[in-house]
Amino acid sequence: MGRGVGRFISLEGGEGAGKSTQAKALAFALESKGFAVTLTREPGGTTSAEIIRDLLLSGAEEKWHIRTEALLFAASRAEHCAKLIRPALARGEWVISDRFVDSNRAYQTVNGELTDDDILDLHRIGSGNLMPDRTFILDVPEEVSAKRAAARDRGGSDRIGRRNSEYHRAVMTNFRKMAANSRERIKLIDAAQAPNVVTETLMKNMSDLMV
Ligand code: T5A
Repeated sequence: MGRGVGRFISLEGGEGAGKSTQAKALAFALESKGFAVTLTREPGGTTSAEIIRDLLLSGAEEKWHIRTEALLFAASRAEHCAKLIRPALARGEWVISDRFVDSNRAYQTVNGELTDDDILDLHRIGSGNLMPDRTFILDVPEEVSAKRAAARDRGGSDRIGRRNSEYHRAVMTNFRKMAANSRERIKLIDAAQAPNVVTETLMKNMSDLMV
């Protein structure tokens, strides 16, 4: 059982920024303090949502139209929220999600066919507009993230990770704009430092939620 009120944390950022590493480290740090933690990821997190993840991330770039792509991410999230995140929060647990709706806002608006409001509409319809209590955008210089993503992927990045550097630069610009527009919920974190230093910064930036 959880200790008190359930809290929802999401980790965001570009490819190879260290989100998975920090999600695991945060789960460990919170469990050490006696909190019950559900660690999850998006797209995915439930059996059906993981099937949508495979559909989205495998295959050629032209496999999905951008509108279909945005809808599939929203559909995966709807399953994730209904079957895993909301029940865990209701049990009083902390939920840490490796990516959430802000990735949808940052990635699927880049080519200009969909707006931020479109993505938020999909999120309202699919997931009742569930928002994290705190979101950390891990910000690293482009060359650092490219090196880390390459180390992780060993040359085999997924359908979206393979998009060009201009695309990924635009994604980061979108993330930084979101942070500037939602200072209370979204914290931009310098993630170029050693993993344990980044974890300490994240823990400090959510101490107000540990009541
Ligand atoms: N996507 C996702 C959308 O387009 N729309 C959406 O709505 C959503 C939810 C899959 C793709 O889907 C897109 C975005 C993605 O292209 P993903 O699986 O989360 O999303 O893809 P990635 O961001 O590529 O990967 P990860 O989640 O696995 O995490 P990270 O941030 O890539 O990082 P991590 O922790 O795996 O670390 C990478 C390497 O760096 C090292 C690690 O050991 C690892 O080798 N590392 C560090 N090294 C030095 N110092 C540190 N501080 C380090 N932290 C990690």
